[in-house]
Amino acid sequence: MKTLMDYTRAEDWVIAEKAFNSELLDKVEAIMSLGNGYMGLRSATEERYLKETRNLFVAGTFNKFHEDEVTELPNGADLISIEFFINGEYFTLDKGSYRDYRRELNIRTGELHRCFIWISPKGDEIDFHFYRIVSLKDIHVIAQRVEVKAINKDLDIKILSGIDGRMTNSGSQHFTDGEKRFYHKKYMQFIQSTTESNIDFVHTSTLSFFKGNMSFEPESSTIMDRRRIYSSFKVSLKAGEGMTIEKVSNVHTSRDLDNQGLSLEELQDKALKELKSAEAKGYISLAHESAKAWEETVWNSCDISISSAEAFDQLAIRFAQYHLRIMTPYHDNRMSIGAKGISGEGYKGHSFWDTEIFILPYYIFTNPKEARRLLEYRYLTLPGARRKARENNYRGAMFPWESAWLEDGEVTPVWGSADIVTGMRTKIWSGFIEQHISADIAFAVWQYYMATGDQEFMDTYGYEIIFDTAIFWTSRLEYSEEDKLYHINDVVGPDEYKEHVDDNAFTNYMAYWNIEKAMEYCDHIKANSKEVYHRLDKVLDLRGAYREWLDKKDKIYLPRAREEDGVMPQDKTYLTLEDIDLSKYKKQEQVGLMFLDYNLEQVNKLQVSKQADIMMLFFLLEGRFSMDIKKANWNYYEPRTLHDSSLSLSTHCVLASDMGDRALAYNLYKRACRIDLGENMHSSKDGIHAASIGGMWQCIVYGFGGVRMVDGHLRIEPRLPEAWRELSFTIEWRGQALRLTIDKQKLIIENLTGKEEVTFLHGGRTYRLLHKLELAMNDKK
Ligand code: IFM
Repeated sequence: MKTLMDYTRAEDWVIAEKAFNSELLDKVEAIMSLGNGYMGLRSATEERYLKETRNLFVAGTFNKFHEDEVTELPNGADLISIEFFINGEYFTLDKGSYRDYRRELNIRTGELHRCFIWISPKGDEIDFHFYRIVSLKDIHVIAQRVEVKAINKDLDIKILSGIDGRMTNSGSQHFTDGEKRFYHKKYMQFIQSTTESNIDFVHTSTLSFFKGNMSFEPESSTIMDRRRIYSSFKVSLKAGEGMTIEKVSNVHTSRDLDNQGLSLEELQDKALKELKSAEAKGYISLAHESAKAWEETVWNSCDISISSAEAFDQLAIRFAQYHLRIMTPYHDNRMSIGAKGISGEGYKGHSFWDTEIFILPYYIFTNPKEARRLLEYRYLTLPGARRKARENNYRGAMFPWESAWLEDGEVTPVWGSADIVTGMRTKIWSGFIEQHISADIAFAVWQYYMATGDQEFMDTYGYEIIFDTAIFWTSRLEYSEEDKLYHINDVVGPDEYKEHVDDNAFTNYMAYWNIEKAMEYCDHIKANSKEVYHRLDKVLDLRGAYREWLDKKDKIYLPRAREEDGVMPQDKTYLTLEDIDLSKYKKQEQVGLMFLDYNLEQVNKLQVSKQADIMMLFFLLEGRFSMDIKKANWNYYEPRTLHDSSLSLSTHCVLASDMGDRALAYNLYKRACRIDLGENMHSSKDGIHAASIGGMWQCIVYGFGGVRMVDGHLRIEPRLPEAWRELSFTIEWRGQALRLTIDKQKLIIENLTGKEEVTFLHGGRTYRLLHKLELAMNDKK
């Protein structure tokens, strides 16, 4: 497979592209995207290419293009385009030739750098350096710097740049064209408003020119077109002479918490004022400020250090942490993380169980404040979850499979891609019947509580989520006269290649767990927190709910492992389906290959899984199943799993590590890393894979580091891959920061906070730690 990627500068925290191909733009645009949780800027180039995707998304600014469509994150105006005409020739790497090409993202500083020497078709040689940041310090700021040097000839250069609001989401225009304005012939401002949610976007931008340290004003003219405002500049350079262009822009919306209460006019003034002060700082100082914020708020607090025979292992986890930061809206609890972060149009910016099950653990163990904010988002969406339950004739909170703005409720699109057999579009059933998400969210609340002990969160938000999801499950259960048990029929479990199944093991066990936890907490608060109990009783009728939980819980059908081989049925019919040779698809380099031969209806009738399903159950409720059962099911299901979902490999990696198969676990980690970082130049075209990126952290800390919350307790059981000499990282547990350093001989745990004793399990024993412990590792385990 053709790849342009280069990871040889891993020590410098750099991911790079070593050559340019305008047919292969999308991967780099996504994996090198910049952001700060407020906005995500895809790393398209300054000049334009036919196959580019220019995206600027502001988290939480959802809009519905048409009443028949679901809400999505609209693509904001393009601020980064800077086009050059050099001696009359449009600059593009598709014309002429180039040498010394590099495009690099420095993960440590969040700076993008692109450089090359372009030889125009007329033979003019120009040295280009492009730098760009989205500031982590001031979340509204984007800054660019371009250094241009004439090498062999005098150059007349025309530069076009401004704000381009002609962007769409694959053709859907989410904005009405608004006011455009030049201030002092220098500052451009462009306003557009979303058509349905009425959010005003204010984009403001300016360009400055320098020769050496001296600024100069080139001859310029200004243009205002439909949905576009820009300037044209003329500059001449003598051979050997260089110039620098700095473009500073900012983005504000009327949805931003820091803009609440401002009129549009006030918002415009604010944006302009802030732009002037950012411009006065200049690119280098803005980049420096942002890099400092990366160091202080990300790397100093949660750096993971891996000493491996392969430098890529370290680079990959830093890449994951970089993306986790830029995809997460730290600034606002009214929004969550999209399945593609904010790096592409994929999944419309919607949030799935990906956040709670695959990403949240990273925050629970490294930044509990942020984890809490993400859970508060789910609390704030309870009205939509309750509405969804009512619309489906259930009670309680039925969380949407896909979630967007707080009041939106379910936003999963109803129609998907074409069916190769019928030629018709395929119906997406997840929004109707992929229901395990309600229990997944309750589980995440519990995991957060166990790891932090945050009682105030539980009293205010957590109990209510756990109770109301349990109420949903009791209303969802279906009684069978035949076996006198309750069943959950007609669902999609985690394995989305099985639709309309009954008794999906993961769903049933998680629903059971949810009800059991609700009962435990109900008992607890009734006895210990009367005020909380009475408040929630009033809202949820806890007394009535409890009676129903008591009546139904132990009659829920929970699939059991088969006597003969320990295999648990993934659902009622899975083990009876036709078993075909999957070797062709297991070897696939691209996901979804099977759909070139079968449609979903046919796949539904085969023993083939898209992703971890039963394995997810063993992963989340690991204390309930023996290692023998886990192994038996691994041996049965893994060969039938195509890992066609990016959520699959990391879970398998963690379980392989638990099972003691280090080589397999390491191999699965590498494969999980390659979902975004691998050879395939198209794998990330719609955006990075947020859950898989969270999963990379899980591979290391849960898998190789062996850190887990099991039944409410901290357990540490490291198993390093053969190629690793040492692994160290910091986790937080109940308010104490713990630094773990693991090598083949020993595990050292330091309580960096040292204020309270931490209890943890290791090697079947309970340890207490106040300051530092050194434990010998039995590396054969
Ligand atoms: O949530 C996942 C799901 O498990 C598999 N399909 C893609 C979704 C979004 O990542």
